[in-house]
Amino acid sequence: MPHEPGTTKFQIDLRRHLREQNICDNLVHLICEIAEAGKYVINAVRTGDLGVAGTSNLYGEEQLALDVLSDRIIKKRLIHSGVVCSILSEEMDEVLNVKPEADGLYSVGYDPLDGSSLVDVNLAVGTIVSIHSGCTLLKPGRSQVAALYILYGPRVSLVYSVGKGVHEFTMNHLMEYTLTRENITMQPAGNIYSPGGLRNKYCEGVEKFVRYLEAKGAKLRYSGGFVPDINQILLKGKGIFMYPALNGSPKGKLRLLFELNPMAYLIEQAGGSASNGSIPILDIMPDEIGQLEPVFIGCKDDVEKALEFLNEE
Ligand code: AHM
Ligand code: MG
Repeated sequence: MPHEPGTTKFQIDLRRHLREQNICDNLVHLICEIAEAGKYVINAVRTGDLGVAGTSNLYGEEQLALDVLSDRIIKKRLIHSGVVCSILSEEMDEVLNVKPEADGLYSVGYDPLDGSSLVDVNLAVGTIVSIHSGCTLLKPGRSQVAALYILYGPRVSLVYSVGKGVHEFTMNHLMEYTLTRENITMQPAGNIYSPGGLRNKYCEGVEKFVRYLEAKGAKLRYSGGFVPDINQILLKGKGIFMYPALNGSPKGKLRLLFELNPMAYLIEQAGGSASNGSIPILDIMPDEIGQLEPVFIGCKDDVEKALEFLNEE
């Protein structure tokens, strides 16, 4: 049942809101466990070691101590939740099978601390989570049963969807997540653009699209953190984020399973869209766990316009 705007002052908490979605108890429990893990991750972000871990991930990127710690915090919570059978994160080389397949279990793909290299300059970062029912993670994003992110900024917020709208919760002084915005919706078009990657490596179609955005007076809003950049577009209800194919990186930079799929699910739930330039992100059948895809995500008409420029090429 939708809550009246005024009722948020009674602090509807995440668990109560999830229970009202008529989803199974295991999924309520799982999302609450991830939200709890976020409290330890923000503590690590605020006070933890900013150095390198001395290891690298599947993508050959140097792991920071904070990446490793955040991954450990979330993984442990997922394993002990009792409702998860497979786990995969940006910091893991392979899927971790936690339990034998059984009814009512979930698989979780996550990026524990996206944008971690921004912590040392005190910019916002986040955790991104994709949830499927059953134990297979190599499935199109369309089959996700839930997606969420936790944004660690000046405030901590959690945005989730279980396929029944997109809702934002903000952490209060007692570290409880309380409802701040319900049923977030996006306008058909907006005037914010958030372009990732190096412009001198864009193909001609993307370059023309950026010139079109500049000419129409769209505002450049790019922090280098996928979670805060998407959060801005989603909560303002307008704009487009892209991390296109680059000269030398034909699949861009962002990972399908734990970055793009959950964000595409949330944005579509809010009335927006997400494409890799050819097909909707959520319809891509992944071939491998570390798959990268280019992305254009945000207001429907803006994504459509980007595709027009790409197709003209
Ligand atoms: P990460 O998962 O290693 O932190 O990388 C993902 C981040 C995103 O938050 C952001 O959109 C993108 O990388 C920016 O990358 P770059 O600055 O390298 O273009
Ligand atoms: Mg990431």
